[in-house]
Amino acid sequence: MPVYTTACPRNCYSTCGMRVHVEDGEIRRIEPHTGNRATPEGVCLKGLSYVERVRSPDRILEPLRRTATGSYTSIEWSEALDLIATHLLRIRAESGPQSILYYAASGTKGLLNGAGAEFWRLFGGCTTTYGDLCWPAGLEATRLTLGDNRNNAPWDIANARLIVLWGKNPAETNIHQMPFVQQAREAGATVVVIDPRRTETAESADLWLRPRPGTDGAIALAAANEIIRLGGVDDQFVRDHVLGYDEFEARVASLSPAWAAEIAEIPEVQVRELGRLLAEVRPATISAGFGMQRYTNSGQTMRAILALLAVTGNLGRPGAGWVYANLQSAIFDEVKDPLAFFPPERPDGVMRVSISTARLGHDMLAQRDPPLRMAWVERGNPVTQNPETNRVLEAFRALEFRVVVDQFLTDTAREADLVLPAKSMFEQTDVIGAYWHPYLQLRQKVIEPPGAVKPETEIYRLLAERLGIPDEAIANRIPGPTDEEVEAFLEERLARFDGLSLERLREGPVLPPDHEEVAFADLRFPTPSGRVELRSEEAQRRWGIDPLPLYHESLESTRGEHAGRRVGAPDDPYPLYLMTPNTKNRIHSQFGNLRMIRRLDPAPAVHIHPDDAERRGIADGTPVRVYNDRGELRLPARLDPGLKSGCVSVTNGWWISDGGTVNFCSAGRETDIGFGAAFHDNLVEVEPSV
Ligand SMILES: Nc1nc2c(c(=O)[nH]1)N[C@H]1C(S)=C(S)[C@@H](COP(=O)(O)OP(=O)(O)OC[C@H]3O[C@@H](n4cnc5c(=O)[nH]c(N)nc54)[C@H](O)[C@@H]3O)O[C@H]1N2
Ligand SMILES: Nc1nc2c(c(=O)[nH]1)N[C@H]1C(S)=C(S)[C@@H](COP(=O)(O)OP(=O)(O)OC[C@H]3O[C@@H](n4cnc5c(=O)[nH]c(N)nc54)[C@H](O)[C@@H]3O)O[C@H]1N2
Ligand code: SF4
Ligand SMILES: [Mo]
Repeated sequence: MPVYTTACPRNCYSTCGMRVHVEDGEIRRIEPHTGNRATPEGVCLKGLSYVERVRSPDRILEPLRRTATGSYTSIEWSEALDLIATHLLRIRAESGPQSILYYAASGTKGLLNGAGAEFWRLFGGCTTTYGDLCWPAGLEATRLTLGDNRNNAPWDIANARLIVLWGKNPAETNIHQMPFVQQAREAGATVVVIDPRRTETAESADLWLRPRPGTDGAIALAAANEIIRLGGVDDQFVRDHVLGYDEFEARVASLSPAWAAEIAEIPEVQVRELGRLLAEVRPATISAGFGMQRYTNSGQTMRAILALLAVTGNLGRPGAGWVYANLQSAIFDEVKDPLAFFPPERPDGVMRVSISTARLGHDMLAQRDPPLRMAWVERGNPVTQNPETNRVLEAFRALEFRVVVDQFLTDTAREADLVLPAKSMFEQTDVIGAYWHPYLQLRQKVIEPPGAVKPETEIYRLLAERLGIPDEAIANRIPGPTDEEVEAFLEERLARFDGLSLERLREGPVLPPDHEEVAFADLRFPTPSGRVELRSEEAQRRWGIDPLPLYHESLESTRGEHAGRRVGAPDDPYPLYLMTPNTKNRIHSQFGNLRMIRRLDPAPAVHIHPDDAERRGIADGTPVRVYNDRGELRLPARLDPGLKSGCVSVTNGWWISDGGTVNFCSAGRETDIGFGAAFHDNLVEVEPSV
């Protein structure tokens, strides 16, 4: 039975290497690839479910056109492409190319994803999005502080004596990190978890802090105050490698553990204990999650947490440092430089990057000159995953023509006039990086696409021909049509780097050129000053924030201003934080439709603390309404004493057809820095539904 090396391209920390056994054109078995030192245990349940996913009866295998009654009917590719070309040419002639939105998100990783942008450039431009739903506030906070998003190799956390899993739940979202954390613990390390929810990760912590959402910045600044009081500052490191320490020390002098404890609504002794551990135990690694940086104060929160590593000298050494986004494998694209996301107008004047991902619905509706008339969506499910679902739906419904490329009839695909079938990870070869481990991996083609499925590269080529774009122009930009031509394109990109080739990647994962197992080991930080910047002029210039980290309430908090509404008062209509974390058995809106996954997690529920439930006459299983001014969800309640009182929680990624997406309630707002989506600033009320 032929066995192929490949890797899981989902937007997931682990990006597992795997070996796939194929017989008679079918995937029979999936095994770990031991060449990936970060994921030797192999794939998770989602990975195993690929066997079902690829052959799912729900998979879209041919182009589908919506009929007058709202159902879908299969059509030939030639008809589908003609239809799209007609709309593209007419709308471009009447209103210009910017009246068409190209929206692509994180459904799969791959170098060939760039084909979309190439096509739209050849078309003469389009409107596209800036910012990102996932991680930008933290990326930018890291870049401003350390100069680059580079972390120690995943296995290095085993060398830490103190590990702080801050707003991260690796037991569900990064399962391969847990064995390394366990190794550290067996060698005597202390593990701290900071999370408003008692997660599977928190279960095994030595110390668990359960803050009010969005208040981690206060905890970090007060922990710094305690470190200083206990004499835990690494004076030599600070003198040689840190910019702005004296001002930072003055800033935190009055920010006591008691102050933070009151804000975060946790015991003061826990803030002191966190400070003491950081003052006394070295080396320390802080592994910060992405969930925590989707508030309107998150950039400053992340800078405050980074400062703890700077003042204790926990950088550039084994077992020490910052684990957030290790972009060492991002050698091909601009993602390594977060600035690449930023300029709203590209200087080439062709791509007009004018719409905020965080405010997608609002900005689509608001666009003038020209207004949007058509949208193309691929690798994304914005109806369930972007903030403010009702606005997003309104915006898509206001368009004349919508194309969605996907493997399944998602909530977004159901809004489309035309749905094009998307390849799976096993049906086209591509090269992928990762954001936790450093490896480059080959995602190999191991089976033929089923039915009439075509990879995006081929779809774009066929469309470009119909638009009269000359062959030579297409050939240089969009690889294909044959597998050999796609591979030649990848080979050419790889050959720009020493030691990289398809042949090597076929054997297994490869470390990128200049890989640093210990990031910043030379203690040179590529910031403007060459030091770790506690004080960042750039932060102030670019984002208008205080050059030093500081704490302020997030916009929509129980103690803040909520869209002009008085909150925290007894008449406050929305007193509960709606948390919307990730979950073990889905990647956002993917996998939940598979039988194997449904058996484990059949339907959404809202977790609520028993005290909050009792006050509202809610028992375990009571059908409830979760709502605010933006929308509502109806689902059963699940009593959860592990959740902080004042918070309720529904995992994100459920489809509307499953019972409702959490983003009906979230707001389309940006984070303080980085153009992220601050959809965790989200207050709701819950009541029994009648
Ligand atoms: N309220 C709330 N909302 C959230 C979050 C949250 O925490 N709370 N998390 C946010 C985060 S971190 C993220 S990353 C986003 C994720 O949101 P999205 O980026 O939209 O990602 P997914 O839901 O994983 O996948 C989108 C679609 O890609 C399709 N797809 C997969 N492979 C391919 C392919 O090869 N080609 C094409 N054309 N399509 C493909 C899948 O079938 C799926 O329908 O959600 C965000 N939304
Ligand atoms: N199984 C699985 N794995 C995944 C994904 C998935 O959907 N499923 N998605 C992948 C992607 S795209 C991403 S972005 C990552 C994200 O994975 P993580 O980085 O782990 O982030 P989240 O699950 O969003 O949030 C982690 C924890 O932060 C807590 N949290 C929320 N707000 C706060 C706060 O204000 N303070 C503190 N201290 N904690 C808070 C939540 O309760 C949650 O338990 O996971 C990746 N891995
Ligand atoms: S979803 Fe994540 S953990 Fe599961 S196989 Fe893919 S990369 Fe690995
Ligand atoms: Mo994400």
